[in-house]
Amino acid sequence: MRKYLFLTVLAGAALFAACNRPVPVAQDGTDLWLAAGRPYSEVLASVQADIDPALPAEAFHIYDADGQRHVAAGSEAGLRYGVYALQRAEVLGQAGPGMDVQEQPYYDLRLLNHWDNLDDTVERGYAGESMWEWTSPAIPEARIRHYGELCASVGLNGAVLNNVNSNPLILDAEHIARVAKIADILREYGIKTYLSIKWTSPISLSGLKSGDPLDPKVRKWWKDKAAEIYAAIPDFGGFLVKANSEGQAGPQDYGRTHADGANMLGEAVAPYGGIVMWRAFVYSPTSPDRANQAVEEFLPLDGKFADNVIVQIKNGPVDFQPREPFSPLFGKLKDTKMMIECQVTQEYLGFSNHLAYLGTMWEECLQSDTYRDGPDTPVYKTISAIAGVANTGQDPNFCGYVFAQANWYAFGRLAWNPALSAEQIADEWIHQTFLKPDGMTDKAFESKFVEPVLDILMKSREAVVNYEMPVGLHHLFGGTHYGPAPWDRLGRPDWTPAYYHKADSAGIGFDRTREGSDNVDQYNEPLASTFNDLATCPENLILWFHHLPWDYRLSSGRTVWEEICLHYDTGIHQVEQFRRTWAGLKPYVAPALWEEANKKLEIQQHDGEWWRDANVGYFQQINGLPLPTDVRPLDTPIDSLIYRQVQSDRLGMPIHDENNRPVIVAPRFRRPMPPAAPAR
Ligand code: GCV
Repeated sequence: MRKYLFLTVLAGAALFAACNRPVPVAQDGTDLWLAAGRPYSEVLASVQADIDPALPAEAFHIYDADGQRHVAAGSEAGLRYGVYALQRAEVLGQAGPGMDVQEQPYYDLRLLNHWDNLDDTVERGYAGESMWEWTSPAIPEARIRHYGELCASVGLNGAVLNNVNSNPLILDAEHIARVAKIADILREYGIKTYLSIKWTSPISLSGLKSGDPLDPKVRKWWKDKAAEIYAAIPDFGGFLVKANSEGQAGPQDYGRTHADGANMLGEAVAPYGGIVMWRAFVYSPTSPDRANQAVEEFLPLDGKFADNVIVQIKNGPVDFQPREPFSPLFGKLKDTKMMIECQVTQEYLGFSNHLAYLGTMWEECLQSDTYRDGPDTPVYKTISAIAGVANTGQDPNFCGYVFAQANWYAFGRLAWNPALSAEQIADEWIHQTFLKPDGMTDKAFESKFVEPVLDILMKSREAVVNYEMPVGLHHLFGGTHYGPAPWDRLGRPDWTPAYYHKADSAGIGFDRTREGSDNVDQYNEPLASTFNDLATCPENLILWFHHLPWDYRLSSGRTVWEEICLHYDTGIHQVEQFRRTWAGLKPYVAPALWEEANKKLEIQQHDGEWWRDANVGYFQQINGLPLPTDVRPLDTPIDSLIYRQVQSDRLGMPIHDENNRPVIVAPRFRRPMPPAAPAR
């Protein structure tokens, strides 16, 4: 009898569970983080919307009065930001009666930089070809409108449409007319249009003999060109310039300075209220330390830039590595406007294949204290504008991976308010992006889905650091910047991993102390001494600043070698855990999104194993040391990885086989490598 009772209860429980099983809502990622909220027009229609000239232009105020919800703002753009903020608050359950929120953006200029080429390829783009479709007869209006909504929803207000490695044709009449059509659409979303220019444009477009910024003919050419652009786009934002950098020409070719060049362009756009963003990404192959060069070139020019020129500085001193200290230039320039350049596209963090939430990386940089004006001068307070290299393309979901969308979102939110925490932003993004399954309570959705996904996001960047280049190692990349090539010592030295890791039989790491390149002294005290001293240098940057013997003991009691091996192993464990977590989330996610991430996480794990096998295996050849006992053995012997790289498709995307493993091949043209340093 008791047995029957028990079975009946069991059957009832199973039936109850089946009836209450959550049913994922179909979605494909193409709505990005606008998926969960009410449509914008509906939110707008539900409020009393007013322009209040007393508010700053981009500010908004959401409040309840007279039994009605109000959104007041200083301008149409501010109104849009306010309505989107309300939409977000509704999704987050923060829009209850009595809501009273007033905000304005921290920076006036909040831009995306698109590295899109006129042939529709995208430099470091991993989401298909250019979203602007330069080669099509018509502009892709629907996509541009969707982009406008997405940017406006997080408060981005500028877009540089083309690659900093610019094609001069962007400034011919045909392209200006096309850009004007795009600008007409973007304007509706409060977004100004900017262009990257090529320094030699007067020569290639009009046959001038020189690009000398002090040559009156050159100056006139740029003024005329500015007049032509502003006639077509009256609110054109201005120019972004990569000059005297990575083979691009610039004013130094004529014996002039960056300030001479920037100010000449600044003068051309000043009458129209335009600006010039002049990049500080400069380095020469003969310098003993690439990390020193931005300060060396730009500090002497401090105070010499015109008012409408902003120097655009990458977050780190080298190049968007998974972990770098902040660029010391942020702490040095006092009389020059500065903006930070973040990279939303994951050039060095697994393209659109790896789950790497970058909010935590940017937070780390923006919150770093530069001590420029004494303590509490974090990077975010030294700058007056912010730019992010976009991760957008023609892929229907814009970014090539639902989790890559989180980085566009996070960049926009930090541009609006750099003091927001990466965790809060990730939490917002999850709620807005993933639809709660039918038949699931808010509470259950929170604990069973949101919290585990948040946990993955918050750990993801550190996992990439661990399996790619831990303990301060950097730039261990080969070829397309997807996979490892620590063995690479050929060609321009500062483009090879060996320049950065400096591994030999005695030790590893770049000596940037006072005994080495003295990069530490580009930082203000107390940072300079902190970084210089082995006892105080943060261990997650120790091989960035120090060259250490393999058997040097870190605070954990482990040697440098053991610590390196352990981090690689940990990175793979972390990705394995992400996979397990994601597998358990299948009941709550639309199949299309679940399958996409499931496949990509498997790719990420295999790529992580490749990274570990290549780096640990290679360094082991150099130091002759055994693996520590507490890490797993390598999967693939170094002999079958060394001097090889992943096979890539036409757009530079890595190819993986049917088991989601990278297809590792010998490069088609390989010069013989000089022998590595002998093992001891
Ligand atoms: C647009 C790195 C990238 C280049 C990029 C450059 C830059 O070197 O690999 O693709 O060029 O930075 O920021 O100018």
